[in-house]
Amino acid sequence: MATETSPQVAVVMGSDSDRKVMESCIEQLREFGLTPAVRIISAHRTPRVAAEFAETAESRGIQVIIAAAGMAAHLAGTMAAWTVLPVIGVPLAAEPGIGGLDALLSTVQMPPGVPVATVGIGKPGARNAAILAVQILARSDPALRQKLIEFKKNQAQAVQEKDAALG
Ligand code: RP5
Repeated sequence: MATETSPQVAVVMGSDSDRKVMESCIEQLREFGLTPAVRIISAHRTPRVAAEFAETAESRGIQVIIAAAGMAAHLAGTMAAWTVLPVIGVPLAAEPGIGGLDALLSTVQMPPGVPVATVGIGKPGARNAAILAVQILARSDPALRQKLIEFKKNQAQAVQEKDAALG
């Protein structure tokens, strides 16, 4: 049952080995004042848990699911199969591996009817997944929208300061 303080965003990762990269996603969400539900769930090793989590997420107040996995990354697709919530997929570069291209293609190449909003590989994608989740929530949350405006302003200012420092 959703409450005032229920997490609106879930960050799900396929393995504990994905955790270091996904900390940047969690950190980015926290910077916007959001505390996500964080889980380690595998589409392959704990498939029943994956289905159950996705199927019940909406009733627990989750509005966006961020799902990160490496190798043959089926976690985001599995989540999307079991829910009508928007699912953002983060492809990760597992070790040893082929740099995340495997996970990128596994995550992005969904069949028509089951979309996964796929971001870039690794840490940059993890941060963008958080920002994209905030953008989705901000459509019905004016305070969050204001934070996004500030975020963009600060980001632009940081670039302009570096530009000005070149002389
Ligand atoms: C994927 O396989 C996980 O998301 C992880 O990126 C990769 C390797 O998992 P471990 O063998 O490190 O647990 O399912």
